[in-house]
Amino acid sequence: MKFYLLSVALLVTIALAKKEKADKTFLKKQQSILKLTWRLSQANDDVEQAEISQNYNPLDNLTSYSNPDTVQTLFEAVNSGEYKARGEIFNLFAEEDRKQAVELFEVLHFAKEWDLFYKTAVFARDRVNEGQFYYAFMTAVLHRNEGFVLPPPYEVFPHLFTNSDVIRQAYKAKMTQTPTIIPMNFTGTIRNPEQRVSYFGEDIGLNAHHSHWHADFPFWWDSDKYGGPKDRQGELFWYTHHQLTVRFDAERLSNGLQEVEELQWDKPILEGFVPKATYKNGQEFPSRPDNMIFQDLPHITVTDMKHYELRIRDGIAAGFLKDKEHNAISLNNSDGIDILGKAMESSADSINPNYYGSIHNMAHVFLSKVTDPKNKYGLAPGVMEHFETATRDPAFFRLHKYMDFLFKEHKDYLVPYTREEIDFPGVRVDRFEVKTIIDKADRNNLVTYFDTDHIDLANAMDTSETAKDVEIKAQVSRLTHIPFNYEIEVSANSAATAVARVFLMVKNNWYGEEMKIEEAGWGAMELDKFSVKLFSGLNTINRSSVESSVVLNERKGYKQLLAAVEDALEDRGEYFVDKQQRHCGLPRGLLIPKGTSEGMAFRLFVIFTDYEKDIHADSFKSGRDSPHSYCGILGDKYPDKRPLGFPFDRKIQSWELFETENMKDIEITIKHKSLSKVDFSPEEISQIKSTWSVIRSDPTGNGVTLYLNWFQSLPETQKQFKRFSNITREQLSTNEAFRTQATATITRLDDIISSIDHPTEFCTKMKKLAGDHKFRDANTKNFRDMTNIFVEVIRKLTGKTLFTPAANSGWKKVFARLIEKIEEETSFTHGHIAKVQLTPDEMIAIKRNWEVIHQDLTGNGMDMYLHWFAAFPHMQKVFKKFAQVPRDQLKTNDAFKAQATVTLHWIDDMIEAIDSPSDMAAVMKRLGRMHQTRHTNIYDFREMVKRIQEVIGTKVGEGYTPAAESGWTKLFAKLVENIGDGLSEKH
Ligand code: CUO
Repeated sequence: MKFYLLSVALLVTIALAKKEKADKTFLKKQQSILKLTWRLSQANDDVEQAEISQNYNPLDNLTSYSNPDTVQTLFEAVNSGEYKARGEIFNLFAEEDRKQAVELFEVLHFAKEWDLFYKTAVFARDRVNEGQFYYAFMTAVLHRNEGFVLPPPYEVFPHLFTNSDVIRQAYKAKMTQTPTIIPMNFTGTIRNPEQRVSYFGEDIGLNAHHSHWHADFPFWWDSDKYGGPKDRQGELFWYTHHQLTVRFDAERLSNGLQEVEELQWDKPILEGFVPKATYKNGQEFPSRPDNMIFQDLPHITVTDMKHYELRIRDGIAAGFLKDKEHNAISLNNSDGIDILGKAMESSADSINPNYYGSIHNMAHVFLSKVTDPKNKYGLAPGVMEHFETATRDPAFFRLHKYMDFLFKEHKDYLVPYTREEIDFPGVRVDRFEVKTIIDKADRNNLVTYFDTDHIDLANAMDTSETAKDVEIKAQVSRLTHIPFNYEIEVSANSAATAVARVFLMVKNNWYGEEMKIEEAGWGAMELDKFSVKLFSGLNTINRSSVESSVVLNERKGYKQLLAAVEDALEDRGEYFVDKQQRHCGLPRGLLIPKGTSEGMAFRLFVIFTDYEKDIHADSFKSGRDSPHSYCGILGDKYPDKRPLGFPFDRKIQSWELFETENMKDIEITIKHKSLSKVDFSPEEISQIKSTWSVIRSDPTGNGVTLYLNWFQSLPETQKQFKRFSNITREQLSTNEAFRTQATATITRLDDIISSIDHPTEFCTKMKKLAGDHKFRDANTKNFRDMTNIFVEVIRKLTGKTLFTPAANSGWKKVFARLIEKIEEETSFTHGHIAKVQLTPDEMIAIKRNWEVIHQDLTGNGMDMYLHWFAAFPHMQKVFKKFAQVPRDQLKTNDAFKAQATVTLHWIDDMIEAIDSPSDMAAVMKRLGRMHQTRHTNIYDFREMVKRIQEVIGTKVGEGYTPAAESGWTKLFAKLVENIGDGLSEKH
């Protein structure tokens, strides 16, 4: 723990040293920029900007611009309505939309002088389509490189990051002027296996990262015209997406799903996708059913795409691509990947777009338009046509797997690295370990969990006299982990500067076989890259995960940012400018994959190489604290001279040939826990105590505030309190019964919080509190909402200085624990919940087996029935519809087929519910009830289930492990028990 504080303290010093205190001029600009992102589909409500918009016209000031012709063409076209109208959907992949947006970008980009830039932007904001305006404005702001911060894209355009359900509820809340937190569910249902990994593709931070990467490296960027360098843009295009792809596979394996397969032009797109989302203008995002086939588009056919692919493949195998002048440009060197990346994306720097097309960009369009290729139905653009929404669709990862395999084909042609290229003579890694900040004694075990986060929905809804601003947020669940530290011992023969590269690899493939480095290497996930000064002799290196070179640590919301700027403008606080301020970067929480509840094995790898040889020192130093691994350094060289992904970007022949002394590879596990099971860190405990001391100093006053906030957000909950259910909200604060209740709650919590550092006592008290609530009507959803509101109120009451991130996570854990206890108590009182006690191994084994059976529910179902009828022929008579059909004709009988399918769907429901005791109880209850009407007795049923299990065993072969056997046995025993109850209810 001590070390963690030390390393964080160090990090802060470095960060502060790099940051400068903002002066008033900067602050004023930053404030103006923020206001230009606010409520873009309505008139500008900022007085200063509204005035500029009225009085300034670029067309009257053409001489001020370095490119007057472009300015004139653009704004004349806007004035005469030739530009995309406001309110319409902006689609970067549509040529005309993009041309217009780039034109506006150009005007803003070349208006270098602030005043001109600002006035032009303000003028455009009111007149240009809001999507186009923001895209051009954001890209221009990012490329000014002045350290301006933009709000997260999910606050600028919440429609692109939420779903129709959330938006609908948000509108309702706005109409009734009720501050509300709306829980957002991931898209789809548990019947869709892809939903198990939707937390990754739908993570708001991941989508923000991905869209910002493309804004930092636009495929239309013309370096000659707009400046650069966009160093190694083609290679970075591969690498950033390669990392997304391998991360996605690691998430899949964490959830019992097989690695994603690549798209193929003449095979069906297996998974459909229903985004259930709407654009701000009310148009729906189109859906795609399963198994769609690619369709020709008006201006390009599937055959064209296959030809482009063939030319690329041919180039890869031949070792060169042909440029426009027919020169052969060699690929078989470290730069080959960059050339290939540019040609495949394709970016403006493609060496021959006519010949190689634009495989990647067009694939996005093909996927997006697959359900309405000829625009017969006028569907809106699909999620694949926006970088903000693309990763939601599982097909995104199939598409990028396809890209990735082509890149791999090229990399596989390169000569494997030699020992000399990998080694750092005189440097030896002696020890490598990783520990979470909570438990220093526990080596090499990392912990992930789901935490909640909020999206401010203010910009999702228009505001008017009757619908004023009121706080409405969407609440999302996001993967995160307990921060950890690497501890590395390195001995050096002489002093040197080294660069350390840390990677994580999945240990076993989906079949459970351990992967050799030859196979695992391509899936290496980069976790960090940092420099270290080595002294002669033994060096101990400590590095915290929060310093990682791949992640963006925190993103402040619009309101927080504006408040910080305004505080500094009025000398109430300080504001620091970071010139390397990035918006691209993997969200901190996603640094490591989820892992499994029983602990999933990974390989953690570190290699030290020579800083002097490998690094562009200037760009590395300036960008040291930014997420440069995936995002490079804007306007500068990529800091690492080695190929991206080194040393795992090339083929590895064997561990023996690969291993050198300057590397180490260890096995670690990643365990996934529920928030309530995650221990408090010492910092969280102390922050809970210090914030609580504020609340407990006035139990009645603060208790009243808590309850009033709760009732205001969820008015119906007041009804549960008989003694003051009918008192108007205005009168509540003077009502005796209400005040007593409020005080009692705080006193009760005080008792619990006082024992926060005594786990057993804390747990007992929590249990007691939960027990006292079990007879209330209050369901856990209610409690969940309440506790979120409580955390918010504690934040407000204690103020932002005291309410640190540790206080925030600490309180969330306190309430998560309470909810869990209440859930336990509630299920206990309802009694008779079919809690199947499966071990995590059994659960995984069952899920794996089921993946196999699931591929053909009908066929396998028929085999199960036939197997049963073979042992007990009389059982066929029970089924009237096919009682008389000879057994060898059953397979072609429709009624029999239907029966088999339905039965397997029931089992499928059970498997889907396997993680949730209450869902499982519901499925079993339904099954039990259904069988009351059947002429089955429990003995027959038991026999049948036995045959089902036997067939599963035969079908999955080796997958029928001892864990699988015991799991299925338990599951079916419980099922029989429940059906038995159903039958006995009848008899
Ligand atoms: Cu980022 Cu396909 O390149 O979405």
